Amino acid sequence: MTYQNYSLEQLQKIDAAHHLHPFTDHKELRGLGSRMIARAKGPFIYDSEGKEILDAMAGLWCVNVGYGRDELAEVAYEQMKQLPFYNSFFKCTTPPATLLAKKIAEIAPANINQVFFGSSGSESNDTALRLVRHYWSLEGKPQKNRIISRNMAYHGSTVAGTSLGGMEHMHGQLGGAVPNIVHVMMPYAFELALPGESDQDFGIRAARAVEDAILEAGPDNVAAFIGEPIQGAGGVKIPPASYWPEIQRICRKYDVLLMLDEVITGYGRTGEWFAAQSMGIEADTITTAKALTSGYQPLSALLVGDRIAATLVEKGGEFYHGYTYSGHPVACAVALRNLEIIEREGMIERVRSDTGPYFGEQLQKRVAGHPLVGEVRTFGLLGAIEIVSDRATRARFEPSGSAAVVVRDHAIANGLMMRATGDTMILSPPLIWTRETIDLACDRIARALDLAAADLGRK
Ligand code: PXG
Repeated sequence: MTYQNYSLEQLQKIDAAHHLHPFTDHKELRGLGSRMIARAKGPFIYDSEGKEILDAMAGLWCVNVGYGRDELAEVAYEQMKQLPFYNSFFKCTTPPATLLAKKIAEIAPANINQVFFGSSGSESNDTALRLVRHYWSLEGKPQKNRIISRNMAYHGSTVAGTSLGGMEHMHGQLGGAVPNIVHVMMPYAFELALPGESDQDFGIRAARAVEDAILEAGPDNVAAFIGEPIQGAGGVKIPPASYWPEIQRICRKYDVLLMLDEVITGYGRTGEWFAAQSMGIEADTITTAKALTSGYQPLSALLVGDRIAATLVEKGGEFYHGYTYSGHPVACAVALRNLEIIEREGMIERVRSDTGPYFGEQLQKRVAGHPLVGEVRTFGLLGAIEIVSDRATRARFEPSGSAAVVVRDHAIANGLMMRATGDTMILSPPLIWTRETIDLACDRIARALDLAAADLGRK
């Protein structure tokens, strides 16, 4: 591979000398050298040696329409020529930002009609945190500012995102979190259900942990509960069907706002535009990013429900918050076209009635019975494979997380990009996958599992 006259070796050397990657052990990376991804087309990425890899992660949970969409490049080019940038401060806006806000309001749940733009999921969660606290201040209840979140939640990597999230290793490096955020148990039946407890009973128990936290703080001190409908980076944890209705009931009972983080689940992945619609959740805010542009431009949108929006408008007063790139016209133009592609190609309907169910069936049929696999779970085009050393007891390999990395490395070597998080393999393919692509992915997963089993002495 050459890139603008640089060889792979030169690029790797330059990378090692100058580029600090996110979420990386820099000592370890210097020893290994980075994997250089040079181009991509449709469902495939191509690494520096020209090796074709089926991208079962849609980039980083974002490239829902697949790679190589010329029309997204063209719309960006046209917008850059017309107006590459203008801000949305000082009572200004731009046509793409205005029209995108309208489009999002149309596809959002009925109680949501307003949008606040940022450039990343982390930024929009920062907006969400500040907005719900601002809301309660405007309502004359500034002490109602505590936020309840869950262990292992991922809400981004800024200080607010890390504080909202429930990743202990990230908290450990924070040196002081944003105050008044507490974390309760996650709805993860595979590890946390008691012996003999049904998944549905477990779902109710996990939701009641939120009620306990509200009662402990006093309902007058609790602003909101925040959660991903399905915990993504924490391991594609799909809650039992009983969980969200109970959360909704609890939030209503104590007048606690419900904040959803749909940075991964938004824009079609669950077989509806939003998981809120798939799961029947009525939220006060919904954080979105990633697939809003299919990753072709950095852009996020906080969807703001009518209750909060009405107070902002009725009470007035400036909300001192926003970003240079809030409503960036190029990113918004790309998002508009991306949403049009998702609609035009019927992707959401296909995930709901064809590829989503097929993905689940095939993984159950071809992967779930493997000696290394403790559970397979899917929802739409999101999937998780639990790696265990003993299927009956669900015991894990030691040290924790080590076996999943072996599976992942074999998968990549065999032409399938998937992620390992802890002892869980994760799949989040683009919505363009067909039944044939799903078959190919299952072949490669099964092969990776066999090779890993041999390495781990299980065959
Ligand atoms: N909320 C959720 C639910 C996310 O998944 C963010 C917020 C933050 O978005 P930004 O755009 O600020 O990154 C995310 C991001 C992983 C991984 O390892 C997941 C994310 C980002 C990077 C890595 O699975 N999700």
